[in-house]
Amino acid sequence: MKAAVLHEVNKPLVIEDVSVPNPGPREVLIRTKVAGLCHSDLHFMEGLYPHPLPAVLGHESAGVVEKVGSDVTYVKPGDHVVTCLSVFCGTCDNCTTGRTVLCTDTTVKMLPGQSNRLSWGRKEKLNQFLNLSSFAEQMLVHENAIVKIRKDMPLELAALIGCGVITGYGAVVNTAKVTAGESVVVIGCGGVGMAAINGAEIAGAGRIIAVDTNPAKLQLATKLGATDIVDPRNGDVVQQVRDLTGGGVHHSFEVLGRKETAEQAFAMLAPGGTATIVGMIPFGQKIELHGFDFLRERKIQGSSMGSNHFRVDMPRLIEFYMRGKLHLEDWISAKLKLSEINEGFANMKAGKTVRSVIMFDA
Ligand code: PAD
Ligand code: ZN
Repeated sequence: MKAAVLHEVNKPLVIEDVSVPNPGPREVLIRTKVAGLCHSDLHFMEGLYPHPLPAVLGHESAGVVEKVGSDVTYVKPGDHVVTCLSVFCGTCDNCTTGRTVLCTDTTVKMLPGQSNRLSWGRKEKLNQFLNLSSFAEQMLVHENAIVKIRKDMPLELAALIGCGVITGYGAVVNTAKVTAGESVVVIGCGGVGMAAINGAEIAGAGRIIAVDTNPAKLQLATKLGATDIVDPRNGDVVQQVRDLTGGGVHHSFEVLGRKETAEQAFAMLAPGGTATIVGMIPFGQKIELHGFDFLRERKIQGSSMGSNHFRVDMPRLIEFYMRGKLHLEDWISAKLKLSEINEGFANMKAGKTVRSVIMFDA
């Protein structure tokens, strides 16, 4: 089968012939139908985050089950599934207390370089990425890395839920637990930020302020639920948000992964407000906060994959889509072939796209 391999950072992905073994007892072999391009993949391609290379990237996907291991009862061949990198064991302390995204069992949630699920007829090891590696025609994954979905859900829209949508929506609903009427700011309206805006609308937030440097993104944000828009090119973002809200917001979400915007997210909070950092700030970089702000009970927290319980959350997101509340069609800016993947990442880097998806049957 074909897969897009990252050999070296800051070099294009190369399409290679790759194979996967038969599923082990708790593994599932999936025919990949759609894979979304997420900015997290780009962070690794640019070396802002370390990963053993060569590797097959990709972690936002949907497909059809081809084969299951001897102990798998959850799915059968033909089932439609969405993948999630938040693979869980179900038995560690974090899983049993409901925080499955923080699963600590490394025999299930394997560390980078640990799994042996990809081979390519060379001596050098080919690494699986985040226990998934979606930029490949087939994926071999643990059964707890997938959720079964209804078959009338279009797979290109389902794939988006696998990372971008669950991350943005979950940051609002699960991590920050935004309640009706509260004010929300989302800094960075790409695939993940748009899901935070749509999630805030579903949660019944009051003011929803979208911040982005791209006017086209701000326009789409308004369609998805933003009540106000802020363009950083029109002046200090923190001051613009303070002026709009009469002093600050209840919840801010940084969905970009930069030091300056993480600091802005904290500085724009009303007393008692909470900043949630979703973006991946380059590995090793520190952020600076004004210590006095903690005296007024301002808080800052991280959010991993929207603190999801994906076996419950993803089918619910599909129901929201079916009821017209989650506007997944608006996310897709381009449908690409696997061979066009580098073009997709170039467009992401230029800030042109919300989401590009690889259609494996195209
Ligand atoms: P994206 O590239 O689609 O979107 C980034 C957006 O930011 C674009 O719309 C840009 O126009 C906009 N932008 C650029 N500069 C500014 C600025 N100065 N102020 C405001 N907006 C600006 O990225 P994405 O949505 O795929 O991912 C966003 C981040 O979320 C990225 O860091 C990614 O790694 C991270 C992420 N985190 C998790 C998690 O579990 N925490 C999961 C998935 C993605
Ligand atoms: Zn992602």
